[in-house]
Amino acid sequence: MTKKVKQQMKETYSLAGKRVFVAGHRGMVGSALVRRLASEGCDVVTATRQDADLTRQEEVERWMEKTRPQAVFAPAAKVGGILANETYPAEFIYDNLMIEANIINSAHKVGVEKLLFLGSSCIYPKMAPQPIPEDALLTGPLEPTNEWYAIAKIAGIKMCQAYRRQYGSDFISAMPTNLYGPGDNYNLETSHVIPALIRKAHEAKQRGDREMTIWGTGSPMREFLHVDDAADAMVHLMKNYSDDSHVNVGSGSDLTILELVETVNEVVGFTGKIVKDSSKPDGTPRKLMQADKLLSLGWKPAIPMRDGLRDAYKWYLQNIAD
Ligand code: GFB
Repeated sequence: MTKKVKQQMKETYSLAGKRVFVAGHRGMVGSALVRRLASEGCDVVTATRQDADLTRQEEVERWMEKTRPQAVFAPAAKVGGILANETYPAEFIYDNLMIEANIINSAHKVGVEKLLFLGSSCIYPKMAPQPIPEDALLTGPLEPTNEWYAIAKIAGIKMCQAYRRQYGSDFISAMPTNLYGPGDNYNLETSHVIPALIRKAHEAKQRGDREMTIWGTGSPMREFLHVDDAADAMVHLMKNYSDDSHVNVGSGSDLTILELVETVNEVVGFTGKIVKDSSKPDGTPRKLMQADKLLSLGWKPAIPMRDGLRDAYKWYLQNIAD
């Protein structure tokens, strides 16, 4: 959808002149949101861990009382790739439940006008129909590697719906597909697949290695969206969407992990052989989001995958690589 179409739609909520809290501003999504909100004419407020540890109810309530934001974006979460999810189930369920419960309930208490909660595509059943429509939620068993995180994120959606129903709060939820971009986590044990592949390919190229190892079979399919597109979609939803159901945020197409490896290696310039480590999990076979609802609201992604990967690699070279 072009800018022109976006302009034709009448905004239902204006951010201009509002005090807008971005919870989790140090994370990849939060920092992209802070960049994106710079052009909205609003006053962006953020909290460091010293200001308020988001897992602690009293600290969050005190900070919200003092700051009194009018709008809240809530991408704050404990996140990680497939192995981190599998290794730290207690932290993934506890931290995420606490963070979202504290933000959503305190937003209600201080009378926040509008809140957007960010979930994840792993909320859907492992064997959901593809592309996955929003109403596939809670229709089947979850993918076991990340069910702890998924359950916490489903609770966040349900909290927004409950507060909307009981108190009339304008709280909405967005479910993004797998995100990547500047500010990503490049720790090979805990990262998602794109930063892992960028780092592995770069280091293999630097060392002159003949091969590089990837996890699993390479056959699972994944959909990816650049974080700046995700932040733009979140702002668009904040301004144009107000309803009970969560909204999928996706790019509309997916590829196999092996195809992704080829593309990353082209961007990075690694030409060696690929070795598969079958001791590592594959996870969900496929999770392509159906993004019709968001498209019908006049939004579509602007960053093609290859450009996005170049941007991510540039950030890695400037901020992480030796
Ligand atoms: O991105 P990723 O860790 O998470 O892995 P999920 C995606 C796919 O890439 C899996 C494969 O099939 C991995 O086995 N893969 C190949 C690799 N090589 C690597 C590697 O070196 N590192 C990593 N990390 N993966 C997460 C969930 O699932 O997606 C979270 O665990 C969240 O809860 C997130 O929903 C968006 O896409 O499988």
